[in-house]
Amino acid sequence: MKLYHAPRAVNPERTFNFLKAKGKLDAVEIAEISIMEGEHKQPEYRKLSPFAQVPVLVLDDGTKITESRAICTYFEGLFPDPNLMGNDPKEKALIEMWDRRVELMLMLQFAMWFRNAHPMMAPLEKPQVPESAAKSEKSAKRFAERLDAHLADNEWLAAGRFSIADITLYLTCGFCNVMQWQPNKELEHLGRHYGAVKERLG
Ligand SMILES: N[C@@H](CCC(=O)N[C@@H](CS)C(=O)NCC(=O)O)C(=O)O
Repeated sequence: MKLYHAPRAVNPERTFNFLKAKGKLDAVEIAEISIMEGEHKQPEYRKLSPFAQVPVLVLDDGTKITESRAICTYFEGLFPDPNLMGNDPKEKALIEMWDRRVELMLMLQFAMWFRNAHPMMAPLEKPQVPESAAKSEKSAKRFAERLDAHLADNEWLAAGRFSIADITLYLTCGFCNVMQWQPNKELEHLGRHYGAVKERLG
């Protein structure tokens, strides 16, 4: 199977690091796509990803899976150890709950801020809307504080153990650097969590 990956872009990094945490990077062929050079908008790539997004996983039978979390779900089924999405219904629900919170209330809000404010994003986000950037910045910063408060009482985000939710949060914090925002440096418990995930992923 072949994973279309864009290094440094947060959604592709999510699938890549999920697979890395499973110790299975060698199980897939990796093809790098340059978003800044517009490779994801080329007709050949659109045949794999109709919405022109990265990542995409193409299975040996030709099936195409997009959506980073769906790709992670496929990897979880294929490579069950270590478990990163929950062992029983309660763990699965708690891990999904926190992973979706991070994705929707931090990653997505930050992405809207970044896309609407950073000059590098001007070719991809037309038009850039400063009001949207300001609103999303506020939402992302507010949610980072809520995550920090949760991590003050919890070593890991969900179910008392390392999971995909921790990977999503760690990568999102790293991604925030592009706007010179480092939530893991500003917020004590996010910082402790960031260091722990970094050590774990190696
Ligand atoms: N919900 C999708 C989002 C994928 C996505 O937006 N990927 C970004 C890179 S992080 C992309 O391909 N952007 C290209 C563009 O905006 O033109 C997922 O989780 O895979």
